[in-house]
Amino acid sequence: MSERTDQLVSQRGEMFYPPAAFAQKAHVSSMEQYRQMYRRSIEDPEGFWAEAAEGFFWSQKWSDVRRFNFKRSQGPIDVQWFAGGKTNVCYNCLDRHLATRADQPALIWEGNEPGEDQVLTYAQLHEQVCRFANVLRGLGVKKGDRVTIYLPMIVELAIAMLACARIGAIHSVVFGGFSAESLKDRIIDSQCRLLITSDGAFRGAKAVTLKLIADDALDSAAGEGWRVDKVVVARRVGEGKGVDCPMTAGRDLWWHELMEAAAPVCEAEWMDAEDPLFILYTSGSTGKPKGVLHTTGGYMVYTALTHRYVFDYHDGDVYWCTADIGWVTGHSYILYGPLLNGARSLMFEGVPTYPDSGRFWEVVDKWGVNIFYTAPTAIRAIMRMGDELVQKSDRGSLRLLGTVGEPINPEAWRWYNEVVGEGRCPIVDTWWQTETGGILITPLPGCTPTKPGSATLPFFGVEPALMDDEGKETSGNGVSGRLVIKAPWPGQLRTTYGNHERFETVYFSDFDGYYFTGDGARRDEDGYYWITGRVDDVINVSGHRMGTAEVESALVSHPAVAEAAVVGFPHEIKGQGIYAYVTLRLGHDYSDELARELIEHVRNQIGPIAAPDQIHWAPALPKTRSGKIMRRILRKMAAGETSFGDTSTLADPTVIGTLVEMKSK
Ligand code: 6R9
Repeated sequence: MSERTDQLVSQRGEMFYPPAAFAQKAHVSSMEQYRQMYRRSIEDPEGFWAEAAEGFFWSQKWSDVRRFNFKRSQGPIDVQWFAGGKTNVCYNCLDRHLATRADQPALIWEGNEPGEDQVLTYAQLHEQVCRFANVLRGLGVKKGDRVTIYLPMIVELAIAMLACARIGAIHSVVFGGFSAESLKDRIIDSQCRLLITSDGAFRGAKAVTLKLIADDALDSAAGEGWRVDKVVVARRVGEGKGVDCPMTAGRDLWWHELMEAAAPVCEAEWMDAEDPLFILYTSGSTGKPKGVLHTTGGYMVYTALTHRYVFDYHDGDVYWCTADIGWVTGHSYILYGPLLNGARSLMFEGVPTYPDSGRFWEVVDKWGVNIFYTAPTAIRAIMRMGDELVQKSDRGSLRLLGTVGEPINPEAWRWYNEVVGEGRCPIVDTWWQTETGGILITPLPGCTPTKPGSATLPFFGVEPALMDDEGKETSGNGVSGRLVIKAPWPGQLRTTYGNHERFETVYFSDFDGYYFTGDGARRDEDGYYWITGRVDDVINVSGHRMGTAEVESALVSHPAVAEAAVVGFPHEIKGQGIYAYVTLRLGHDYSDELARELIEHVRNQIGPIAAPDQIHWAPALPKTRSGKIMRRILRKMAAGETSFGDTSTLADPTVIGTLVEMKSK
């Protein structure tokens, strides 16, 4: 981490200013205006957020804009926004726009195969959502029930989420790349009785099964005493593509058959502002992934406002976020934020490299995309293929570029700026988390001068601070520390599903009175934030969070493994790769074949994103006398360093020599 900070600091001199043509038309067009709005949002948060909330439809107005306790020492952590208010997020995404934009595209769906696409207008999407909401009600789903959604990037995914929101059911979307085991854990933890999935999915050149994985998950859930009553199956792949889709009579139902029989009109359920909207599981430093819970009113107002200002969204813009809806970025910035603003939101089923690495720019030209939001890992992967595939496209429609998911290295930032944006598109490097619901630290494209690698300044209503090693807030600029947020903002998580104690321990116990992000950061002389990465045992692989503990427990569930220690290491494309030290049980031999088997095992246990890049055989692990694994040493070795700092606290210092020797084998 320290090397990274130095590298970033050395870039400090470089500044990029928003082009005048962009600034002129922007919602916020000068730093003076930003500062004034920011100041108001901090000094009068209630006035600021009430104004933002007034743009939405409330069936009953709130009584209090905000109520909270942020200090664990003073009682349970509690955050409420717009308490007493009643609204419905789906109604605000769809019905509210029907009078003015019924025939305007809401979702532009671009399929995996070029040429395969579909546009759903606000009226069409509304009808589909109402039908599916009736399907859900018909299957007995009621307000407050959890519904697990395990779907690829097809329109049914968006429809299912909005239908849940319409009737007050809590959706829990599980990314389509997760394994049966991961899906099972999430089904059991959320105690859901209904699963929505598809026969399969297209990913690049191949068709993959989803229903068989779902069936596996349901079988093992049943083995642990949890039964799902109904499974709705959308047909994506169809027959003849080698994807089996067995249907269990009495449990499994086809999406298209249910939809045909459903009525197209469905009243929205009026929800309390603090009623749950969704659960989304995310990895932490310990134990199983936790169900981050977001509620209705605050999330709605926050995602809409950030989408409008950070992406400088104007009526008529075509907006594309390349994330998968299975992650929070897709929830907030493909679905909710954009639709709340009446936007045209592009939803892409495929991968950036199929049919070739020019696909993103072909899609940009095809639909005239104005705003493009992606991840540094995708930028690096495409950058490596050379400039030609980019230059072949026109990209004249592009006005603004964004990134999210991990720190962007300045080389990738500059390439994005010069080659993709041809120097005319501001770049917004947006820092946020599953837990924050929406973007917290970011430039505003019409005013903030940017520095490659810095997420720059806080969004309205957000008060970041940096804590030093003594747990005190640092003051002034030119400091670094652990990144915390000092006061509630409307989009933040309210709890972790079914376990409020865990929520308080993870986020509010390190620093009393502060939300702790798990990230380290530096504030430079200009007050700009530079996120340096996680300070906990979470690694960021291609912008996806992975707990080292999760990968370790997957490894030790293999019969040959006695112990495992997993760390991140610098990876050219993924940002961080997964590096696993493995100690075998007696009677098992170290071999390349076993290494491959272990990688495959983790892939099956968690999903392809968790598969280790490196297995390092470890006859023993470096431990302190109290038995703690010294990860600092393991991280250095994984990064290819040869000096490991102070090793005097090790119970057996000779372990290091053995490990170095094994690495060269
Ligand atoms: C939205 C999302 C959150 C973690 C976060 C941080 C890293 C995200 C970043 C960034 C540097 C950025 N992160 N955006 N680091 N610059 N612009 O990614 O949510 O999957 O929960 O990950 O990702 O480490 O703590 P999530």
